[in-house]
Amino acid sequence: MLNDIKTLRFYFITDDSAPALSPAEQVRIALGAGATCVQYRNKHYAPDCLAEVVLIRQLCRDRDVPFVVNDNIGLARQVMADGVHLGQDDAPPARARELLGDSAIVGISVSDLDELARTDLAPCDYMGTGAVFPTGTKPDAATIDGLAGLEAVVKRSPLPVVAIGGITARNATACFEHGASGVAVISFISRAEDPLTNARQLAAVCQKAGRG
Ligand code: TZP
Ligand code: MG
Repeated sequence: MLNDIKTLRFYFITDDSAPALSPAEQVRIALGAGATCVQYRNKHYAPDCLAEVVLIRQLCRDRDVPFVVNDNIGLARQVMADGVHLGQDDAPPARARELLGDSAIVGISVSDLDELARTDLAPCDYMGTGAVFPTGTKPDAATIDGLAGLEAVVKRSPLPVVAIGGITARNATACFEHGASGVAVISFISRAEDPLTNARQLAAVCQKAGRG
């Protein structure tokens, strides 16, 4: 359950292979700048990631910021995360709702209108849509037709939409103007020369969007 749609506004996702910053360091920076939601994303989920996940979960709890685990419902349960984010190839959202309960946040990735029509949205709180812009972080990411594609999904979606893929402080405003309730970023923070400055710039854009 999403208590407040503002939670989605500045959504940071961890990068498991950033050259300079560990996921926990990335999260410290994002939270320090004002991230409103954090997702732990790790494409390998080796058992030794548990300590890192628990640490990040605590960093978020200290700031009262919701913490979501990507793909892995079991891990979300194990660390008592606030929720899970699922792709189309992961367990179905209904399964996440069943296992995590009514209070959990359940997000789903949707990359086009056909997927939107096929997806069981009833158990979901929000959807992530993209890639809106070119991204090097997920080379196999499906793409939507840029801002027009984002807007088309927003118009059909009964749920709030988080834009993802190539988002920066420069293009985030356009995502909000095309109906996104939030923007999700990885490399704009995790691989930045100056991650804190980028995170602060994005936070300022997200705050402004919220006032408009
Ligand atoms: N899903 C669609 S694009 C993407 C994911 C996980 C990667 C987003 O990363 P970045 O670095 O913010 O473009
Ligand atoms: Mg996934």
